[in-house]
Formats: sequence, C-alpha cells, structure tokens
Amino acid sequence: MTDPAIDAPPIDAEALRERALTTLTTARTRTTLLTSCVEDPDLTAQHSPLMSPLVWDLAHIGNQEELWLLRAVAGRDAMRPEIDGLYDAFEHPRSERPTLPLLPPAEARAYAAEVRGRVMDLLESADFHGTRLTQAGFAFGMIAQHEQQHDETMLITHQLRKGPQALTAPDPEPVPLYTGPAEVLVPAGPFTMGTSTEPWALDNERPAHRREVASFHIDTTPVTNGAYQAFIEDGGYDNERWWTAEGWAHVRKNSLYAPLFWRRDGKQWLRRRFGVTEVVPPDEPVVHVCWYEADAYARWAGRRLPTEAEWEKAARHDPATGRSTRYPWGDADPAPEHANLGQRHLRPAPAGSYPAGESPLGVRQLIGDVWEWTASDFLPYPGFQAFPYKEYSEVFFGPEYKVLRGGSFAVDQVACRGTFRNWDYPIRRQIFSGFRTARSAGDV
Ligand code: AVJ
Ligand code: FE
Repeated sequence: MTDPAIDAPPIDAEALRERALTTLTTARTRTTLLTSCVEDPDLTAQHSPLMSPLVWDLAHIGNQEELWLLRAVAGRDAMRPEIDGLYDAFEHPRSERPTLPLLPPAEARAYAAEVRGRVMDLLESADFHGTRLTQAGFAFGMIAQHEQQHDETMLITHQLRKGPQALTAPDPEPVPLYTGPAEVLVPAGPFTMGTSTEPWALDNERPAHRREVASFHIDTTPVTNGAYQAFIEDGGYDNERWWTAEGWAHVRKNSLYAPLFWRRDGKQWLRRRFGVTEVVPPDEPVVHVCWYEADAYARWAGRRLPTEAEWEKAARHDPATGRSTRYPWGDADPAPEHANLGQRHLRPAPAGSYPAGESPLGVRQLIGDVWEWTASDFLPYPGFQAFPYKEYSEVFFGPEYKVLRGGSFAVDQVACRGTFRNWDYPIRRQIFSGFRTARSAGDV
C-alpha cells in the first residue's frame, strides 16, 4: 500500500498556478466592472469623504500587485517609482486623495493592466517554494485577496454615490419564511481558534490556538430589518438605557434614528440601495448599522453581541469530531448553495437562506450576506507575527477597532473563511455590516 502523504508531491504546482490564475482573474473581472459602469468623472470624484475616488483604488490595486509580486517576489525594479507615494494608504488619508495628482482613469487602467500582464508571465514559471512569500503561492493569494477587498471598498463607494443606478444583479432566490429555532446552544469547552494550516490565511488569523468558551446561545440567523424596526418603533434610539456612554453620545450628536440609507415614509421605511429607493424588506438581515447600534439593539433584546471567539466556535467547531472546520459547512470551498458571496447579488439574502451552508449545530448565514459585528476589540492572537507587512494588521491592533466576522454579499470567497478577521471603528456603517446576538447559557 502506498502512503499518499509520502507519494503526493509536497506542492502541487499546477493546481496552485491554476488557483492563483483563477483568483487573480476573478478579481480583475470584478474590478473592471466596478470601474467601467460609470463615466470618468464618477471615477475621479469623491463620493464621500470616507472613501477614495474609485480611480485611486484602481491604481492602488495595480501598485500593490507590482510591489509584492513583481518587486518582492520577482526582484524587478519599480516601473514608476514616482507614483508609489500617491498610492501608499498611509501617506495620504482617504479624504485628501482627490487632491493628489493621481493617474487619470485611462492611465490607471493601463498601469494596472501592464502590471497584470507581467504577473501572468511570472506565474507561468513560478515554483511556489523558497520563501514564506512564495510558499504555496501565498503572495499571489494575498494580492487576489487585496484586490477583492478593494472591490468591496469600491462597492461601498458605489452605494454612497448619489445618482442613478449603475450596477445591477439578480436578486437572491426567494425562500420560505424561516421558521426554525431562533437560537442554538453551543456547549461549553475548548475549541481551536485561528489557523496555522490555511495556506492563504493572513497574518492576523494565525496561529491556531486553543480557546476555552463557556456555554452560550447564539441566533440561528442574522438580525433582520423587521426585528430591527421593532427596536426603532419601541423608541430604541431615544432611550439612553440601551446604549453605552460613547454610543449614546454618538447617536445624539449625529441624530441617528435608523440604519444608514433608511428614511421613514409615513408608516413604512424606505432605503436607498445602489441608486434605487425601495421598501425595506423585513426578512432580510439588517445592514449598514454601526457597532453602537448593534450593541444597543442586543441590550434592548435582553441579549448581547457574541465575542469573536464565540462567533468562531459557532462557525467552525464540529461537536462530532472536536475539530475546527474551514467553514460552517465543512472544509469544502464555498459554492453558491453555501453562501451569498462575491457580489453576485447586490443585497443580503433573506434570513434562513442557504440551509446547505449551516453549521453542525444549525447556525445559518455565518458566511456571506452581512459582516457581523462582534463584542471584541481587534487584538493579536497569542504568538502573532506580522507578515508580510506591519501595516496590514499590526498597526491597527487595539481597543479603538471592533472585529467583524463572516463576510458580506460583497466579499469574494478568496477573502472570506471561518478564520477571516475584519475590523473597523465602532461608528462605521457605510460598510456592509449587520450582526446576530447571543446570551450566556445561564442567562434568560
Ligand atoms: C481589512 C478591510 C480593514 O480596507 O482597510 C485593503 C483591507 N488593507 N488594503 C481596509 C485592506 C489594505 C482593510 N480591511
Ligand atoms: Fe489596500
């Protein structure tokens, strides 16, 4: 009998080449769509001080690809050293980027395409050995994830943009109203959090480590618009007792009364979504709420936000084997029946969708639909090492950022897994953020 562990080549170079090619090409198709569905003035305009002009994202995508694949991996010289500073996210805050001498749209496109052409040549002979950057094609995976992260950022810019609809996509399949249990019990005990084996996991997801988690209940679906409306109608935004001190100060100062993009129209709520105004659908997960709103809703409901460890245990721990899986449904890569990912729909799917994607305990929609706010600050795992650059994660660790998990409809699968960590300020709500709630097992 042959031992597959010995017989199998340690690195299947052809499979990696194929995966790198597919993920980079998928990202570029998305980038092209997001930057060609509007005219040039909409690419160079700033649609919100929170966001870069779309043409900045486009050239920044190319510049990061040049930096990591052509320079760091292949040792090439800079193609246009004079532009590096313009596209360094740390040199210029987003609000200032429109005033920079950015490459105009045609030049930005040509630059990104030129970089990509050279990367395609490099990929043909890449051997995926040697350094941590090249091992298992990490740098290619990191760059595909980076482009997809900016594709989500650009979709946020499209949502903030005023004016007629520029993007369309089919709606998710309608599903029968979800009538399963509202919450599940996750029994106490340790589980493995984070990963040391997922080849393209980013530095903040590493290393795998054991975490003790007390028993808790967690919602089987994200909180819906309908449930959130009940909080609004009950005067949730006017009642200080549901809010943290900072949250209360924030809602008062900014006169918040509902999720971003909502407005009341008589008895009903309307929302603006990619240039179209529509009635807020009650069965869809709520999106565009900040951490303070999620936290206040949970308290109003007699519950709390799950910690990051609770969220990951609900998403990855398989009670039958004691193992942590890559996704709630197991180790298989995401397929359309598992989750709403990749901007194939431009909205979350109704609560209770994707039964094939549920966790062993029956928790649904942990992956895709909406990013889920957790109670936790963004902190390094024990044994964290910044790689390949401190500015991805390390400089953001601290109590000023809250962790979001699970990914939204706007995230591609290459940048989404059970261990993936996102973070933002607790006031942010232009992102595709929702939440689910939890309670400790002892609490009623
Ligand atoms: C992980 C979404 C917080 O957009 O600031 C993109 C991703 N990092 N380019 C961000 C990122 C560098 C990052 N987030
Ligand atoms: Fe970036």
